[in-house]
Amino acid sequence: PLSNMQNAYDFEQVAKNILPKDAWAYYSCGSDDEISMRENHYAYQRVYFRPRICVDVKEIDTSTTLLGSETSVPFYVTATALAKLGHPEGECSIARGAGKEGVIQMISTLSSMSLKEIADARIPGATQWFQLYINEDRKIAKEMVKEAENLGMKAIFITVDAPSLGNREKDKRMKFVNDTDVDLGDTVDRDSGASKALSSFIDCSVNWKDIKQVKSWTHLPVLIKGVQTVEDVIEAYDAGCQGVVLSNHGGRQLDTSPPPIELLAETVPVMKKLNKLRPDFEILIDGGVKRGTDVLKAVAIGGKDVRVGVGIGRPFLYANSGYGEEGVRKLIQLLKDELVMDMRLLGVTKIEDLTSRHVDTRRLIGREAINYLYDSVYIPIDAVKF
Ligand code: HOC
Repeated sequence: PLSNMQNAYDFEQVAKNILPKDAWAYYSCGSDDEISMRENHYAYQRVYFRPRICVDVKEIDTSTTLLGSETSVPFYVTATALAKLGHPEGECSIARGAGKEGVIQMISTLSSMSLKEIADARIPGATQWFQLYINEDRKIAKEMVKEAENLGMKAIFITVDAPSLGNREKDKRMKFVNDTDVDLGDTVDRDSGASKALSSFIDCSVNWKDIKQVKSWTHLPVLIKGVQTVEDVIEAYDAGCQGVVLSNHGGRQLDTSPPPIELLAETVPVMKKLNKLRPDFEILIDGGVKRGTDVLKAVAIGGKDVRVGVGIGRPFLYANSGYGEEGVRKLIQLLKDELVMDMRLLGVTKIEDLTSRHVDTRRLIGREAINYLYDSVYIPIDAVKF
């Protein structure tokens, strides 16, 4: 029963047991040897806390704002495709569960229900964002952006890490039986898994000119999702985007692309040194997040320099698959409870009080320990290896 669920791992076990094998293969797969998928998660274990003692931690507040919207926690439900493979109410039960807990939902272009249905499921006052895949026919992309804006979405995230499909072998062995509302036309290859079928929607010629064009279509904040180097964070900043999502698509695209938490620890001091941080530029991060401690580590690395929000994907698909809206709510409550406990133990009462001094990132592989040191030691920018 739902009351037995203790953490995100429990929901994963339930999903593995109850999902049809094609849905499990699609949700759970990473690419090639799944190194990035595993490392996304393990990299968090290489960040240690620096807990402060004798702080009055009676009152804890986990709320904050992300892109100007209030949220009860610094994490959000990130975009994942085809929620209906796991639960008949698909993205709508996720919308209700997240909304009732004051958590933001990012909605995928490849959702298994229409954007209108998911927007209609929004709880009054809740925030939804739209994740955009750019189709070869730019008119389609423009219409989607306009529709998202009209339906009250509060930001557009353009995913750029999927010009070609990653090698997802578990999924490739399955057939894609489309019982969702995704319309991919009749000529799509349905014999090599869901991902292959979906990939026909995405245009591989997308470049920085398209980003500028999308910006010209909307007044909403436009962010780039799937950024994997500091250089591209800088490009996105210079292109006038309101932020980036450091992400390797949950380890489903280029295998051995870097764990986002490592990239975050590298990015923040570099952007600070280059004086390329402004209050309306936020850095979001997703991949491998399973615990309240993971969330706090990411936010602390951003510290006073940049607001960091944390996306959680698969765990919500699993919670939704097992228990629908109630599962989504329960997972949020468990993570909130973890956040409250962890903040007490860390000696922090508000999200805004987290600083880079609350984490020790020296064990992150291959980095210069820059995040840990930069408050006290001058590190010339050319000492940071790109
Ligand atoms: C070329 C990418 O985000 C997933 C979804 C859909 C990706 C479509 C194919 O499965 O990761």
